[in-house]
Amino acid sequence: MRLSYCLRPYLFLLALLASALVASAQTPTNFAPVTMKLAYPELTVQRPIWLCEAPDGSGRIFLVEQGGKILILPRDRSGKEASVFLDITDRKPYASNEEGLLALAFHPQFKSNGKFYIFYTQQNPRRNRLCELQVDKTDKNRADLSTERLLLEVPKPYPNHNGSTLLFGPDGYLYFSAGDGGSGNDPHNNGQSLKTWLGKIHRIDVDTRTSDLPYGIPKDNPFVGKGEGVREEIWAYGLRNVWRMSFDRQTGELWAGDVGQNKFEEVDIIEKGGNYGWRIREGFHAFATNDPPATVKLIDPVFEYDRKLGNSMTGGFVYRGKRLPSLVGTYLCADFTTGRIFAVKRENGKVTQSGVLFTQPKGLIPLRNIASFGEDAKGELYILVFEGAANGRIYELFQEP
Ligand SMILES: [Ca+2]
Repeated sequence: MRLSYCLRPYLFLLALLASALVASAQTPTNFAPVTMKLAYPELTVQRPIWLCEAPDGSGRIFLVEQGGKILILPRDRSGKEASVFLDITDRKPYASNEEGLLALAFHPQFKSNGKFYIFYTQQNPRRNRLCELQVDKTDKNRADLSTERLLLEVPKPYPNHNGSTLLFGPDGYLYFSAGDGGSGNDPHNNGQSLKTWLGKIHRIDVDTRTSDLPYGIPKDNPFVGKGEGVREEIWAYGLRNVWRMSFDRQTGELWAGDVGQNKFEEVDIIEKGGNYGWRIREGFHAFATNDPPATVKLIDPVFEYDRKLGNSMTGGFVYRGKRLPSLVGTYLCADFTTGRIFAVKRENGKVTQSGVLFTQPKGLIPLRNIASFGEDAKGELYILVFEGAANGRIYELFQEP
């Protein structure tokens, strides 16, 4: 392909080279068009940032509000009211734009043990807390705050970049993301340090204990026994701010959306022990620092887009539902600021098609800022949107048959 372009005029070649590395996100795709519709037309929530179904066969869908509540959505899609499962708004986790009650994960044996996990911000000192809780023994639709057990705290030098997805993997371990600590340019180079929580994805075992820790460290974590001060919880590093990540429920691959800084937003497939490049790299490109060259292999993303399309990656899911047959096996993600939805199709370990799947209608007021995706037990996806400063709505995608 490159050879044939070389025969064309010189100026065209220059233009091609300038755009070559970002062409993938802007190349027209053959994905069948989708439309976006309200999943709960009568329901308005506040800053919705996570949605998942309890893995207990109850059919209950839980929604996390950044301000500090977890809601159970109405069974009737035309319902107007959600019930409150957990409320920690009095602890004021939402102190700034990226802080709050940020994540929820149910224990794989939630049905029998009633355990679930949350990740939320507190101040003085500024930190994120990862805690285990249980449902109320007399009311399965209420959390029992008295059962809260602190697993760990991630200190935060700045308010932004909290990472903060919690997920149980196919191996039964709890994975969570921690941002690089915030500010800009990763001023403490946390992403490349194996001695800090920050700029990482971690893996812990909530069912065991390692020495005096309130959780276990799986023995096959990649940095176990790798030296004084190395955090043995680390699963992967060189990440800036993995705000949302998910496991492909069919393949078990971990897909992470990593928020970029100046130019590029990226999607990574996370491998055990992998270094994803930040702050040496941003997307597929060198990032302007005076850092020495990396002495280990840096793993490139599988997808990126640039500032023409948006500037804050919201990671999503590999679609495994039934409603959108042409998208089965395709990863969907979005940009928070523009509301664009992207699709990445990967076959036999290679991306075969990627780009914009859906663009919000022109002139939309308020804008639809896509803060997160959610997935139910059937693999159907939900899109969590901020409309204006506070109001949130829950959308779904549809395709014409
Ligand atoms: Ca990277």
